Order: sequence, then C-alpha cells, then structure tokens
Amino acid sequence: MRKLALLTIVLLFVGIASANSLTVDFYWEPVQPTDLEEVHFYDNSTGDIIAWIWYFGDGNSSTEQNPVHKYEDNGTYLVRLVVWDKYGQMEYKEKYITILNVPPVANAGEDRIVNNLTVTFNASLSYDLDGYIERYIWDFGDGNSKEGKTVEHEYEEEGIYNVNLTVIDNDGAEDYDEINVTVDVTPPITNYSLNEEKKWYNTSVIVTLNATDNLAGVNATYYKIDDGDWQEYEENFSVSEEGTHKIYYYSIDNAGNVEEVKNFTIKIDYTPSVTNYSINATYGNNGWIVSKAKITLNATDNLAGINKTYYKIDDGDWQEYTKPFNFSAEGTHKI
Ligand SMILES: [Ca+2]
Ligand SMILES: [Ca+2]
Ligand SMILES: [Ca+2]
Ligand SMILES: [Ca+2]
Repeated sequence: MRKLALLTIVLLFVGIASANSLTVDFYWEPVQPTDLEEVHFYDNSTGDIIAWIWYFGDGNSSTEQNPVHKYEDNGTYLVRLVVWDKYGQMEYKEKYITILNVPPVANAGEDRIVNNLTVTFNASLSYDLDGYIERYIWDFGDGNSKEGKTVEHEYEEEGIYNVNLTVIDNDGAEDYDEINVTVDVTPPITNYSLNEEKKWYNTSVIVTLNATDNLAGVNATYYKIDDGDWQEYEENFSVSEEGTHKIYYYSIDNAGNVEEVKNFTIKIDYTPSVTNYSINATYGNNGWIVSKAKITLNATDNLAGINKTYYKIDDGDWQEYTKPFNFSAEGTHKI
C-alpha cells in the first residue's frame, strides 16, 4: 500500500510539473487598432512565469504582464513577448501587428445657390485626425477640375452642378464629399393679371402678380401703388381709389438676382358724367316756344371722358346723340 501511495505522489508531481511547463503566447485588443487607439496587450502564456518583457516593435518596451501601448503612427510592427519562469527557463513569441491609418474626412461645405458664374470653393472644414491632408481635388461638375484647399472656378453657363471634393491624407487614404451648386444669374420674371382688362374701371380692380424663375426659384415679389411704400406681395390685392394709378412691381430670386422694376396703369372713375342741354328757339309767352327748337346736349366727365350721350323724346326710342337736332312738333314734350 505504501508503494502505491508513493507512486501516486510521484505521478501527481509529474502532472503538476507538466502543467507548469513554459509556453508563451499573447493577443491584443482591438484586433485592428488605429494609431489613435490604445492597444491592450494580453499575456496568454502558461507556466510559473515571473518576468515579462514586451518589445512593441517601435522602439518601446514594457515589463508589465498586460501592458497598454499606443503607436505614434500607422504601420506594421513586430511585437515580441519574452517570458521567464521561476526555473530560469526563457521563451519568446513574435507577432506582426498592423496599426491602421485613420482616413481623412472631406467637407466641401453646404449646398450653394450663387448669382455669379465665378464661384469660390473652400475645403477647410476637411480634416485628418492622425495626420494631415496632402491633396484637395475639386471636380466642378462641368468637366473641369482643380486642386487646392480653396479654389475659384468660373462656370461658362448657369446650371445646377454636382461638385465633388476628394481629399487624400499623408498616408494616401481618401475621402469624398459632394455638394450641389446652383449657378443662377438670371432674375425672375413677374407678370401681372387683372380680374378684367379695361381701359377705365368703375369698380375696384384686383391685381394678381405671378413670378417665375429659371433655376434658383422665386424668393419674394414686391409691389407699390403710386408713391406708396414697397410691400411684399403675398396674395392678390385691389386698387380702388378713383384716379389714374401706377402699380410698380419686381421679384428677387433665391440667388439674389433682382428683376428690374416694371409698371402698369390702372384708371378708375366712379363719378358719372354730367349732361347739360341748351335750347335755341324763339320764346313766346309763359315759356312756350313759337319757332322750331334746336336742342344741343353737352356732356362732360371728370376723368374717363364721355363715351356716348343718349336721348329720347316722350315715349320714343333712346337714340345716340351725335349733333344738335331740331324739333318742331306742336305740343308739350319731354326730352
Ligand atoms: Ca500616418
Ligand atoms: Ca490619416
Ligand atoms: Ca434666377
Ligand atoms: Ca366719370
């Protein structure tokens, strides 16, 4: 029985000794770090280890078991972990770690609406966190391109252009950004319409303004009546004061192009004309006419002028007055 117990102890010792044999391994997190991230190295060795030395491959080292290291630049580095156990054994392992470059971020600015064929582009909001941007390449969307952080380009014609910016950092990584640039140098066109087309009105007149624009769209339409203040047009308005009025109007587009002021005239006359008569005749007693009578009608008007004058005799038909007329029928008559 004692022999068996001894054998068991010996076997147990051998088992412990083999469990304590020295192996070296390690890993790190994150698996694909950038040069902005700290890399956590983890010792994965076995054995009765009493010392560690890490060589990170960039000239730096550490004697911690699980060190944290940050690489200054992207690249591939050979990491070596050397371990010693308490029996004086030494083992080491090497692995390549790849530290990634952080790509740049392109920023071409906001979408733009401009009223000039010459446009300035600015990429200065672009950045590279772990280096710097070496190249800024602009594609202006019209077949032309130029290189530079801020560049100026003259378009040949109006249009909506898709502008692309490519930035390349000092490690050759790229990023893109695109914006739309509306180049509009043409003012909007405003037209008016009235509820009714007449030379003279005897009612108020409703004015409607309608503006259109080629590219940028209409921003606002303005009008004024005679010497009044300019007002922004929102919906149709009426002109009702008697007299001759000038309505001025123009629009501005979203690019800032201003239309030349145009105007039209509205003439309003509410006051009826006044017609007077005169009778050329020989009068007897008591207002009786004793000869033929020549009747003249004379009409005047304050604004619009006389269109036509009508008259009728007794129950006769209305007729248009064109010139003085004679009348000689006996009796009492109403003209
Ligand atoms: Ca770099
Ligand atoms: Ca970079
Ligand atoms: Ca326009
Ligand atoms: Ca009148």
